[in-house]
Amino acid sequence: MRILVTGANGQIGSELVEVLRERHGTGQVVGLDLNPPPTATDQPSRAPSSNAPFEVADVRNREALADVLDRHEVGSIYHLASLLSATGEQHPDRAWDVNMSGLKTILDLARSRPVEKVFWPSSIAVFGPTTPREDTPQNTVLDPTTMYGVTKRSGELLCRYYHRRYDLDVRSLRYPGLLSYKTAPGGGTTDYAIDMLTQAAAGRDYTCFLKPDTRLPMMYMPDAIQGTLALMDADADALSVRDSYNTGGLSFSPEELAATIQARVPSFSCSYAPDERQHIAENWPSSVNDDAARTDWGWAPEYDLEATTADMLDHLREGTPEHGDVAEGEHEGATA
Ligand code: NAD
Ligand code: AKB
Repeated sequence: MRILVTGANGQIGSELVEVLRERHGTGQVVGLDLNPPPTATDQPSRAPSSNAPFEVADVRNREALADVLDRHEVGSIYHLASLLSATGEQHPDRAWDVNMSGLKTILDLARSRPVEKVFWPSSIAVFGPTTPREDTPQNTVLDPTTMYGVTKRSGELLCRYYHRRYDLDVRSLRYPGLLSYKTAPGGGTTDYAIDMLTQAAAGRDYTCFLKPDTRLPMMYMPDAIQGTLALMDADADALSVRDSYNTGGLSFSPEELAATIQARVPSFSCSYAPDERQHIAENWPSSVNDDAARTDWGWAPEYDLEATTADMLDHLREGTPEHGDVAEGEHEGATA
């Protein structure tokens, strides 16, 4: 049985596919996205090998998805395709459609086939202005203000419903903002941190679209991938949360990230010009409590802010040529 990853060209999908292919073999992991994967000519280090299965399809297309699941004999699914918070506010109808219809299609197809497990990521966007901001509990007020957050909370409830009603083994994490250097992020509010590190690594200053003291939960991509795989490997009986697990890692503000960068790049300077994304960010928590994930399936992130900054700067300086080369709007998450 093969593994299907939707949103395979995205910030997370591109790295998750790589790790899953190392674990299970290239031919065992099918990537799916609206667009074909990068080619060896376009982006040599991101291009999958020629025998890597890949399907170009829209996750809202039930017939196409059913055909992919049957043809590849899919046994587990990582359903990542989505619009993110900032893009979702620009295109709320499309965000609802892609995020909700896509998820419902996947869950419906999975429950009527021999699919063992489905992973679907939620987000800190499920929280809102009346949620406790510090050490946000697993079970608390969920009052999202963005269409993205509305789709994430609705999606969490849908996943839990399918688990209870149809015994579908759906598992989920509430990711915070993810930092990575391999593939450009796709239209989120937390993207400022990657932008700042990218500019600093290139010897440039940065103007941040959030206020200096806007503290948000964040995580380095290796921890996010490791956590995702640990959750999927866990014994089903150990999982007490079937909407979505809080997962904490880092918590920092733009000014704290800038100071951490400056310790390594003394010439770096950051200025601030908050835009509409500030309003999204200030309704999200600054840190989350992830005791349930730690207890149930051993969540244990490794990277602190120092280690993340050092590793990101090293890799960005090495000049991963694809980073930043993704023109704005190149992948769907960024354009919608
Ligand atoms: P991304 O925007 O980088 O990638 C999303 C991918 O989905 C893109 O390649 C896009 O082309 C594809 N896509 C969009 N609409 C599609 C459709 N209709 N059919 C098929 N493919 C489509 O996103 P990401 O950062 O990799 O996020 C992946 C998942 O993780 C999303 O569900 C997102 O909400 C969640 N998440 C991400 C973060 C983060 O910081 N990156 C944080 C919390 C949650
Ligand atoms: C975004 O900013 O939209 C994402 C997220 C936290 O879900 N990075």
